Amino acid sequence: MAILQVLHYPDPRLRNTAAPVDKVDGEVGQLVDDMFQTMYEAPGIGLAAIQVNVPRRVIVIDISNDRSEPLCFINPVVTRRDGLEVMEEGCLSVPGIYDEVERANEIEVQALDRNGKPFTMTASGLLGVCIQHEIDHLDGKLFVDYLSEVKRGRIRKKMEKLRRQTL
Ligand code: GNR
Ligand code: NI
Repeated sequence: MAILQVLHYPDPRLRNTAAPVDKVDGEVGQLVDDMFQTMYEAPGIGLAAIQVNVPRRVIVIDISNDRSEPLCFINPVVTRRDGLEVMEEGCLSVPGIYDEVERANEIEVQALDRNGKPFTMTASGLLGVCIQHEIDHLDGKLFVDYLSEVKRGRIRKKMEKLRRQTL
């Protein structure tokens, strides 16, 4: 197991599109384990492989309070979306920034689990939001993209300043 380094906005590598996993083998299993450890340690409720500089379509999520409900989605596809809701979001790649984003309030998603077995899940509330947030990462999209250009510019400046201070 290993804790992986999380890329921060505006790192251009967060803008890559992740490629599908063609075989859920031991290497993917290792990545999933490392991603869970990284997410729990952060701590966060979700993590996409692209955030740890692995451009593959792999997501881990655990929204439970006691970190007892690990969920893994490989090659996830949203097959249905219903309604709209606004929720305050944050992102491990944009630390310290929280803002409201509008997304579908219920989705159906198909994916492979960590054993490569297909499954379908319906999700709403925080889980639904988190799945949509993570799938966006796989397509090079960040929650700040839903904010105004003015807000995004301010966030970018703040992140670049933070980066300079910590280098
Ligand atoms: O830890 C996280 N919290 C969160 C809160 C509201 C909406 C989405 C998220 S995901 C985020 C972890 C992360 O950046 N995943 O990509
Ligand atoms: Ni994120």
